[in-house]
Amino acid sequence: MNINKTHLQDFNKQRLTDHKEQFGFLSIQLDKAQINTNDIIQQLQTFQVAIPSWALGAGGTRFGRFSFGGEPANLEDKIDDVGIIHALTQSAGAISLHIPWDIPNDTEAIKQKAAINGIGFDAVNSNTFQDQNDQQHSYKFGSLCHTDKGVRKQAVEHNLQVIEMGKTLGSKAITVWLADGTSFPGQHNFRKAHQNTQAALQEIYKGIPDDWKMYIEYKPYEPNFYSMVIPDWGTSLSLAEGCGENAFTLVDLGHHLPNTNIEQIVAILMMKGKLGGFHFNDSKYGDDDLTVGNVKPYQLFLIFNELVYGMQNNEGGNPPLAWMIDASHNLKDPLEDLMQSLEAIRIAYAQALLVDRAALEIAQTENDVTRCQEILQRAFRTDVRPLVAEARRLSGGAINPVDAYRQMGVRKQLIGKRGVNVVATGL
Ligand code: PSV
Ligand code: MN
Repeated sequence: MNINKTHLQDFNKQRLTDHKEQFGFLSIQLDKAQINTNDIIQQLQTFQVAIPSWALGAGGTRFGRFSFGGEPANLEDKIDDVGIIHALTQSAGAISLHIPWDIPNDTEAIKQKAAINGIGFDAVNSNTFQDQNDQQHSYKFGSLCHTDKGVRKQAVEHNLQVIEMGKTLGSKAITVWLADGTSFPGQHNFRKAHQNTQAALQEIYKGIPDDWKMYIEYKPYEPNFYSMVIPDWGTSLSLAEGCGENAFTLVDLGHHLPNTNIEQIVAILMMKGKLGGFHFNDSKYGDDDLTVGNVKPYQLFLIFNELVYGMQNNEGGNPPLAWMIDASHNLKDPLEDLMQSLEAIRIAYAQALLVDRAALEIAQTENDVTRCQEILQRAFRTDVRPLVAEARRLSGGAINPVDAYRQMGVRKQLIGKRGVNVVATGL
């Protein structure tokens, strides 16, 4: 199903007067502060975030799963869903596939469908955290870290196959997340598990083409509860350095213990040129995979503050980052939830672009702590929503994507087409 362009224009027309009024008011404030509104609009317009193929259906928890109807039954449907999000937001120009959840049957047809929707293929993700029917060895006790060489070999080969699949689609990166770890003290020889993992990652790294990147995620706990083989950014960084210059650390916002200073991690990784990308989500306690910015919007802004600084002062030669939403949807319609996340990301980015960096540098040098806080909070407390909406409108999207989605009755149409009882693959 496609978003009807005429309907979208009609929707925007109804809201144009109010929008212009709000945008006009903000533009005057920004002009006074000598901020170039057009520059910011352009930066917002080019900022694209990938949607994961596994987050378009109902996520559920280990206690239950509640369907909402019209879920995408296959990869084609998933691309259509991303197409809907992209048409309305103009900020979701890529899909990230998880293999084997989303193996394309007909690669050319999939590529064509994606092209029609203006969607590219972001990083491909391997999966050695679940056993598949046709596999010889089990990952119950780990994959790349496993004590058995045969298991490690199987896991490496899976990653190499994922790279091959990504090549045919036009992806340029593989993301590796390992569930490997232990739930009981004494279960692992930490050193050997680390060494096995490093050696296996090196094997996978050898399989990526020169213009590809390898992203290594970290996570402190879950599904293992005593130790994870890659628990933190330091371990991920060290493993990436052990692989080579095209291996990077990937930060998933949910993969930190409560109150971790993620913005500081981001700053140091970028300074070292080793930040590969982001998985956006939000959480209250753990890897809750909730809508971006719904619990901790100030933290999101502070992270973007470091990202913007890093992009503007790229002394570490950090390559462009891969942006993706990694969320799960238990209560809300995933498409609405993803649009809310995209909005939160752009808001935080726009606010970070407003930070008066020259003034902040002076305040930091003079140790004027009060002023430092004033500068950051002034940017954070600016209501940039009209700016974000204007960038979207100029790109051909909806002034308010969630309202447009509801007014057009998109979910109802999807249910009509796909039925009530379809279940998407993924989390
Ligand atoms: C693990 O929690 C993770 O964040 C990794 O990115 C996985 O690939 C993804 O979730 C989906 O399981
Ligand atoms: Mn992730």
